[in-house]
Amino acid sequence: MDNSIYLKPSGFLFGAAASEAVHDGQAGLLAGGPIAFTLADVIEGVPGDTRSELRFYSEIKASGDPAIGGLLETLTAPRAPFAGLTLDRPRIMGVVNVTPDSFSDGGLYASTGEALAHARALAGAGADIVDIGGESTRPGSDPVSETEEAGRVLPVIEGVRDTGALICVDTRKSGIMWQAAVAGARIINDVSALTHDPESLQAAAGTGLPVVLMHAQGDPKTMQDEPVYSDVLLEVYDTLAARIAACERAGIERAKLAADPGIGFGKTLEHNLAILSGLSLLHGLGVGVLLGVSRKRFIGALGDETDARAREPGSLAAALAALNQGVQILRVHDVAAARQAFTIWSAIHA
Ligand code: 9MG
Repeated sequence: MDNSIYLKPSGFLFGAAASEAVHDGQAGLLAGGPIAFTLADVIEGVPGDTRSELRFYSEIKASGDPAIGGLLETLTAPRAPFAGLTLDRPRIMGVVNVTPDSFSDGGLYASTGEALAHARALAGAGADIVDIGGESTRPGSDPVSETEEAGRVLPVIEGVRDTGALICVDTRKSGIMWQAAVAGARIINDVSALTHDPESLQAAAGTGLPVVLMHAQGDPKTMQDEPVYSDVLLEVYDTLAARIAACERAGIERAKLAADPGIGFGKTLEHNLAILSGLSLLHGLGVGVLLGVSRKRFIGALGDETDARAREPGSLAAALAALNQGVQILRVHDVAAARQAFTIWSAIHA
């Protein structure tokens, strides 16, 4: 692989301090705002063999290096609305698992009626997006057939079209993408970043829907066996950049894409923490950043909590840390709690 350059912003400012520093040329806006950054790690090399230097924004901007200048421009450019949602404030994607075996709420919403009621409740609690999935992707899970998955998700999608929340289908299968689009889905969320099904890239392009590209190393069945990276943050970045390029070649414009580092998908606790502490780097991809931390195993491991439903405090702490690095969309189970926490965060940082 070629020698690459990465910029990892830090030294964040909010509100009036951010505006003033940007006006004075001391800071740039992260993905167009509202957070500004005054510093960045300039990282050069290939994952596992890099040099890194912490530099002031103003110094980087004045450096005259075209590669760094181009990346800085991508990092600071305002993001296009995603599926019609402006990304200037935290957006909430509520999770609806129509499955008998999800780690977070396994079986609670497995019937169409229960899933529908739950999706409506999440929309009513302020979800911008409801993410409806019919195949568990928790570590160790088995795939389900397309017929089974369609039978789980399509009636729920059809039943929540009138709620005002955007409907997202969580699937890795091209056939489900097509059927979900007809049923009323407005976003595709693929935890394999359109790699699991060889037809999925063309299907996603054909539907014209915006897509969430999530990074995963390996398949759900075996991904947690022994995940290995030489530099997890940079490798996740490179993989997502390659998937964005593949989407663009297939006719899906960048404005229709969001990137997600895939917390817990082929990652150890240390890998997850390295990604979460370096999330700001992902804005260099030039698309909105979406993150799912809600109730995940790393919260259980750090917080000593085996019951996934009791991991809400840790989930909110991780989500707020992500907002502080400019993440625009959070995938959550408890929408009402996230909405309250994000409202307080926004008021403090206005
Ligand atoms: C389906 N699914 C489970 N976890 C997820 C995460 O973190 N991100 C996205 N996009 N989808 C997820």
